[in-house]
Amino acid sequence: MRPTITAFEASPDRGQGLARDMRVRWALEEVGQPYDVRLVSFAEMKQPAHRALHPFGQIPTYEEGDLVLFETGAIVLHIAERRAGLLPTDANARARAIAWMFAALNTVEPPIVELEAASLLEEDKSWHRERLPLLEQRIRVRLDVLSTRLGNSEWLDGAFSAADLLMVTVLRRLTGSDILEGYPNLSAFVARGEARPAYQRAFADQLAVFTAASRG
Ligand SMILES: N[C@@H](CCC(=O)N[C@@H](CS)C(=O)NCC(=O)O)C(=O)O
Repeated sequence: MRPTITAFEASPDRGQGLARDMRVRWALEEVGQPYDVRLVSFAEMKQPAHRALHPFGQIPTYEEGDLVLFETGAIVLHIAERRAGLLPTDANARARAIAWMFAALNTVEPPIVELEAASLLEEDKSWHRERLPLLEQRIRVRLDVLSTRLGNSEWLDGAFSAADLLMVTVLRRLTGSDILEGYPNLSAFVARGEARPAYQRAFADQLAVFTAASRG
């Protein structure tokens, strides 16, 4: 069954692939699953019809027959479990890949989102500039470990998996800060992810939405 996802009608990132529908699009492209996209405005996302799909009134959502999912981790895991290509078949390797999926979203992403939120919502506060080094340091604490763990490996644990997909999208959220540049192996990891044909198709598709919206 062909799934439908939701995405921003006009993404605030101007099509740079930072909106989280990018993760789902990329996963679907990796497994060769065609999908439809329903675009929603910020106002529509907060309406009961959308909240019936996503309790927090956000994007992306995922509909496939009777199944409705929200949370990109759950959606990407669902795709990876049902279609070949994003999780190892060996049970232990699969469990480790899932652990890295959680690490991307639960351990690495939160301090990055905290910095984003500070830049978006707290810039007018007197203490904003004072707080920034602290927030950046919290990110570096995570990236130090991630960088050491990745070392010279291509991917986090063996072959490319949903864990790498999520981790790349999480690290891409640092675009615009110079933090990632301090970790050449993590920058190269992100570049490897971005070079994948499935990533490129997903990126082009979400950028086309923004380009069309900005033409009016
Ligand atoms: N943890 C959620 C986060 C979803 C999320 O933050 N979505 C953003 C777009 S990337 C959104 O809808 N923001 C608008 C809002 O929260 O009103 C996930 O991974 O799916």
